[in-house]
Amino acid sequence: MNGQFDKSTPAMVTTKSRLDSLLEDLGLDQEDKLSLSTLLQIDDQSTSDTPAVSNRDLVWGFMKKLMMVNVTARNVKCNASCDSSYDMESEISGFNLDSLLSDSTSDDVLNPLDIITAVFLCSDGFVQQELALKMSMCQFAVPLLLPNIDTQQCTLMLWALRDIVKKYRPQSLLESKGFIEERIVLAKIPMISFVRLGECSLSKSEILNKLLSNAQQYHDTFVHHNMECGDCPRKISDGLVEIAWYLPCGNKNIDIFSEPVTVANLRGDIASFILQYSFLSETSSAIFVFCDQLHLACSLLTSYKSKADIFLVSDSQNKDFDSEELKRVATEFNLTNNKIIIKSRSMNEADFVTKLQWTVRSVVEKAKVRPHIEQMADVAYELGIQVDEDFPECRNAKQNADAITSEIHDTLEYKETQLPLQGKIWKELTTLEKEECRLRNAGSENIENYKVLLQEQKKTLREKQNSYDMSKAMTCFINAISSPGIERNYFMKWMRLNLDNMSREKLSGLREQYRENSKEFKNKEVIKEIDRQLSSSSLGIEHFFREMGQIYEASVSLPEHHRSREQLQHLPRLCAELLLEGLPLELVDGDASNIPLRWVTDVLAHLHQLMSSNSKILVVTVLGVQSTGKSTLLNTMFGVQFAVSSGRCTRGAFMLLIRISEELKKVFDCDFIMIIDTEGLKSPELAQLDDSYEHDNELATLVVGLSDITLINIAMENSTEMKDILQIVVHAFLRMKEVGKKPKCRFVHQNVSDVSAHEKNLRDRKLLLEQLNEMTQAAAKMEKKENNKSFTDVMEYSPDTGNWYIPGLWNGNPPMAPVNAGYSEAVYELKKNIIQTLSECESSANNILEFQEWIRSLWNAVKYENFIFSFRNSLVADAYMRLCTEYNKWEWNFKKDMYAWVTNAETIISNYGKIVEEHDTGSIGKLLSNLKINACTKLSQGEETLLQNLTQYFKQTGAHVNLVEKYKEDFMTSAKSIRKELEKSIINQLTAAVDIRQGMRELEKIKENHTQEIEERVLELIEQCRKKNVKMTYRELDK
Ligand SMILES: Nc1nc2c(ncn2[C@@H]2O[C@H](COP(=O)(O)OP(=O)(O)O)[C@@H](O)[C@H]2O)c(=O)[nH]1
Ligand SMILES: [Mg+2]
Repeated sequence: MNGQFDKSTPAMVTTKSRLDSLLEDLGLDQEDKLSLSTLLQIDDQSTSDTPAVSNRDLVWGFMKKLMMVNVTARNVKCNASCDSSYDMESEISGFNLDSLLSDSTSDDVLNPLDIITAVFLCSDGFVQQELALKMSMCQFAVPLLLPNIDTQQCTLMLWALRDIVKKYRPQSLLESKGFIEERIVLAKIPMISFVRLGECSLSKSEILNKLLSNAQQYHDTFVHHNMECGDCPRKISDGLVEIAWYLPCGNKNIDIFSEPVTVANLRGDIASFILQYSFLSETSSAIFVFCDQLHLACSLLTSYKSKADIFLVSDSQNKDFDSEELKRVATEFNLTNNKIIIKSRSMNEADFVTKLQWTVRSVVEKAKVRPHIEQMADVAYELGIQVDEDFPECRNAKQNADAITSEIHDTLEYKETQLPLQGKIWKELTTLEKEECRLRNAGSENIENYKVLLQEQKKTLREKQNSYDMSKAMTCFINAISSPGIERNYFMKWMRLNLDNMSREKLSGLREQYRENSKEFKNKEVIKEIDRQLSSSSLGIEHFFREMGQIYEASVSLPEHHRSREQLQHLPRLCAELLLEGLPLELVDGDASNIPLRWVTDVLAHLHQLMSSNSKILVVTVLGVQSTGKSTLLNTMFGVQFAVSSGRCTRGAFMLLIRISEELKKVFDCDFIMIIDTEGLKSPELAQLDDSYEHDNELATLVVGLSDITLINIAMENSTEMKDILQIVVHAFLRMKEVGKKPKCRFVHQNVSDVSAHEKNLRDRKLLLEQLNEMTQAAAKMEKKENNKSFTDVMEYSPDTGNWYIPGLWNGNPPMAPVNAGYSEAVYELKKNIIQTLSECESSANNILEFQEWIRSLWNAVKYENFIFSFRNSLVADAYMRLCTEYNKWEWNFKKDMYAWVTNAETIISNYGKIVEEHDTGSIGKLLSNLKINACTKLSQGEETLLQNLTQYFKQTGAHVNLVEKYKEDFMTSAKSIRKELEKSIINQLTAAVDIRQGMRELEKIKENHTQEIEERVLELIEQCRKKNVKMTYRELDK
């Protein structure tokens, strides 16, 4: 910013024009226009609150506040100029009439409109769009015709307004609860213009503000006389035409107009701005001319014929009012009473505004001419008014973008034919990649063989990807983003606009349905179907980049010097350049739930090359349930443009770079801040539908792992949902600790507006910490890292500084509600905290090459994670544990029974032949086969009981069995394998017992034989002796 502002213009022209000298004073330059990357970069002013002392500071303060959608942005005042009147001297010098009555407004003070005009004059098209978008969020009027007092020219700000999209509900859709969502430059809304002729005692802008505000809530849409600095003379903004919209919300009691209305306001006297007046009279349905000196009206009406209806507005109380004159004008120009609005003496301001509203309403009802702003460009050309889009780069870019998008008729079919690599093939590849790590379905296959098989399948898929010729759309796309300079930025924007317009029609309805249905959670099938349609009909610029990534990845699998491979080598560099220019690049493809690792890492490698320094980065991430304002938070905080939408769009994570200014680089020891926006985690019910637990877990682990600070967005009253998210996050943090990273986190509680929130929620914070501790313990147990006892063991977190409360986004009732000033301020405070924390971050700031390596290893870790990982939350884990406990019981019973039986059988075997005679029982072999048959019967019975128990368990309704349904098959298989195991071991045991028994029997037989033999011998000996009748010596007997 400073670099931009400090540039002093060389003093070669001696007489500077009024405009130039003002711009110089403001530190702006028409030639060297302000760009987004300068505007968004983080410098020492981004978070400093030193009051403005110069006009340069004012301009910077205005833009800084506006980028954070702060409704107080236009309240600009230099402290230097207002403090002077309150100095100590006057306080003690007693009464001084001169000083009391003196005009303290010096010549130096700036009118807010001058600042707005100057900023628009000196910004490039992209900054203009951003400013206009933020202004319209604040419900400020935005410039339609921008004057240049030097050239006396003005410019139609068509491009600048192109980003604005509005949503409203006209009367006709009241019943159906439908709504209209339109890009405002393409919306056919009747325009009513308000102009001033000569002097006018009525404050036109203030009256307009009242006209557009409902009774409960006045809002300054237009800058007016009674605002801070609103009374300072305008230096360069006369001739400015601003517009604002009134959009109904569909509630009769609130809506001032039941149909949308555009209100245009010309600054200055029309007598000096005939060009603007002619434009308005060609494009408006009616023009309200505020005028005190009615004779002037005569000359106007005679010299300029207007297509629009003219209404005269005057104040009968003003000194120039002349009723005779009025009569004359009325008769001469056939003005009926309804065309003349006089604020009479008896009328107070409220009555007068009501009368005006009534008149406007009747005009709107009859309005036939409803050109949209894009069509107004034709009028501008005829009148010689410039249009801000009318230069070659923008036109070429539009042509290129139109050439691509005009081919899109059916989104699904288009994606299949023009972007074929990312569809089914990429999903199959993902499955294979994960299977290669997890080996869930390896079965009995040899692991090495199985892996080879998977690799071959992968190779085939890559070959299939390579077999496609590059589609026409992708060729055009890549050509267009290869175009030099500003043209490709315009191209990207046109693409975004075109694609957005195309899908809006279809998506906004679907999103609404999705939200309705998911709120009540009535019909799972319906939600599933809507979800499917949403994802198939969404087509954004990210799909083109995704395809580019796949084309590149596929080409890398070709041999080194293959021609197509060499032709595609430049793609990562192209993408890196765009990343530097602020493109949000898809990191995780949410549809396939995978990272195109080679692509992402190569892009980062090129990024490193592009930056001359050592390219260190710090990473900020946001996590939370979908549609809870995460993207809105980041956009407000950093002025970036992540897709803001309700319902689901693309799932996944996008990364974006923000520059750090030269001076701050040293403090931060870092060149860029990377911001990662995730597309929300699902609520438990919704996650159940499409089994996205695993996906959410993977996403959370990855982004937490990548970030230096994680913002955890909590925007719901529903604490179970919150717990659910926390559970995922805690698991993710725990895993990070294992790899030696202890990230920081901030809990962001949205929609909490009470000033005492921080105090009051002391107990809640304690409770939160307790819950977090509990979860940490549970998670630690599950992950077998039980030395983690409390949340702070895994995270840097303090309940006092780790919790931020942010009030609701809108102040009032959309669509007419401006952004709540409290929202913007709270986000600013959080931003300061984050930047402070980042600057203190000891250099975990990876340089990009390390970061790239870190992504790779994290993602691999995620891919290798198995079982425990697929638990999304405590609920599932709990249900699973319960099932396990039950199952173990059954299994134990089964085993116990079998052990008892085996012991019994063993006894029978060991007793074999002891009690009964052999011939009674038959051979031992027969006994064995009998026992085996018995064992099988017994085993089958046991298995049957186990399976029955399981089936029974899954039939019950409590215990969240539906959450573990998918594990049923695993348990069934486990039951079967237990039976097999038991069978094997029982048969072994029986056989062994029989073997032993048989051995024993042999032994017994031998022993028996021996005894018999000895006995026989002894007897024989005795007999012999007896026969010999010889007295034998003992020695002989011993023998
Ligand atoms: N009423 C209200 N709406 C909000 C708030 N924050 C965001 N929104 C709206 O909620 C919608 C979804 O916001 P988005 O940032 O896309 O949510 P994300 O899905 O979490 O990124 C947008 O239309 C926002 O305007 C808030 O605090 N209050
Ligand atoms: Mg989002």
